[in-house]
Amino acid sequence: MSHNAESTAFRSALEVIRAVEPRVADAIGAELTDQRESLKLIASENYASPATLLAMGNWFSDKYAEGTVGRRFYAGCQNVDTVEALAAEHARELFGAAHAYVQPHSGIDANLVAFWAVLADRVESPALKKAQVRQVNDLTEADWFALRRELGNQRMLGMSLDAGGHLTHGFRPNISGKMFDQRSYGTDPATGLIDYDRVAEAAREFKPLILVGGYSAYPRKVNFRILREIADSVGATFMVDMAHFAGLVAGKVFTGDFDPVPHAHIVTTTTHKSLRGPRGGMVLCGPELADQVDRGCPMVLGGPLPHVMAAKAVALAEARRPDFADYAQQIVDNAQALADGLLRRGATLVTGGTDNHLVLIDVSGYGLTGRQAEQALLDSGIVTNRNSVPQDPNGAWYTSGIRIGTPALTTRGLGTAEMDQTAELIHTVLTQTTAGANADGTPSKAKYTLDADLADKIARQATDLLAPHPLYPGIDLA
Ligand code: DSN
Repeated sequence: MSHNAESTAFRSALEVIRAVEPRVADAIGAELTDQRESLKLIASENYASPATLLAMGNWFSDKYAEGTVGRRFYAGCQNVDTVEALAAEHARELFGAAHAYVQPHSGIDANLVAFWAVLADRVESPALKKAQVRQVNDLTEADWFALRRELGNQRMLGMSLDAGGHLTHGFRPNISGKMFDQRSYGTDPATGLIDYDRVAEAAREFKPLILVGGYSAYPRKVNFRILREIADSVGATFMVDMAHFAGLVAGKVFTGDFDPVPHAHIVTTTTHKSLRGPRGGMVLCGPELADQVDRGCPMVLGGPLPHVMAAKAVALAEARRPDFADYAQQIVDNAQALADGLLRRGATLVTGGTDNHLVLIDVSGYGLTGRQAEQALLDSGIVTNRNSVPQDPNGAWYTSGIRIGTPALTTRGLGTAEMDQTAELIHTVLTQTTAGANADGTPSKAKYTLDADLADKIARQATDLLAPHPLYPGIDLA
């Protein structure tokens, strides 16, 4: 692909947008500048390829296509069928899954589709059976009451949010925490690691219908073989949300016990994190759950987003290329170099390091809350996000942690030496930031002091670090 073609494509697109609403064109251009100039360490973000981005910006967006490939509720879906079938085929091949459902718009959608597929498959409900065979109009009011009673209060066991689980795994403010009778497993307070014996004990006591594996802030591999054995021992369906590490599975960095696909009954993911595709979700499963999963629309979803499915097909094709495996390995090498660099300089890391794409710094050692650290780093051109640490005394708003991840910087081409320099920049900012006080003299969890000249200096150093690795080198908007 010539650089010229990419520049022409994006410049022309902006010109067309500018003619209608110049402020949108300006914001799109400004976003590229911001992303180019900042050291992006948000563990859940990445940079999709120009081909993936362009696949989303077109008239596929105009099409309704409820249903599945070859069986739509709208006419004229032959081209949507093509891209949906391609995306599903690439997903099946890439992950070695029997079935792939590529319609979910996001991770929460994918998880809801999976939850409902499992409920429909597992819960003994005569009323639901009637509804499933499309005799919905024959159901009486008593049937509907029975259906809600039978499907409600089913049990889910997932990783707790503060141990690194995701809010859709049963966090009370999320719908998953309301529709399920939910319990959590945490991590060992001494090591920060999942204690599989404790998970087994919790499963034995609670007898969940669904055991959920996966995380958004746990910096270690998870042994999915053991979790499947635990699920089997209590008759639970084992679901894994691999949103964060799907790229490491695709790139064959996580194999054997650490690849969820052969071990889980059902796997969900987003497509835009380490997998580096468009924003969206996906569900993988075996033949037993395929029919239920394909009912995602109308159960949970409305019309699929054909433009995003087209982009999923492009990104998944990219992930099947051999160089994606190099990329995935480099993500982990970089995360380990970043962790080592921070540890050598005295930082405290949850679990003492990493073996995936993310590192969780416990910033209480610097006398800061996560919120203070996040803002001080942002002032210095380093984009991260605050995150709870296990048993966090500062809760989910202020937090005591900073989560950093390497998928985005690895896409730009930064390597382990630059990760050590990044560790130096982060450590300098955190050691030079001091927690502030409220007007009444009490310690503030939000206010902080960082010398503005130092923040500017770090931001310049961050830009220098990025300079040899331009973001979207083929795109010149000038
Ligand atoms: N918001 C994503 C993350 O940062 O982990 C997951 O929903």
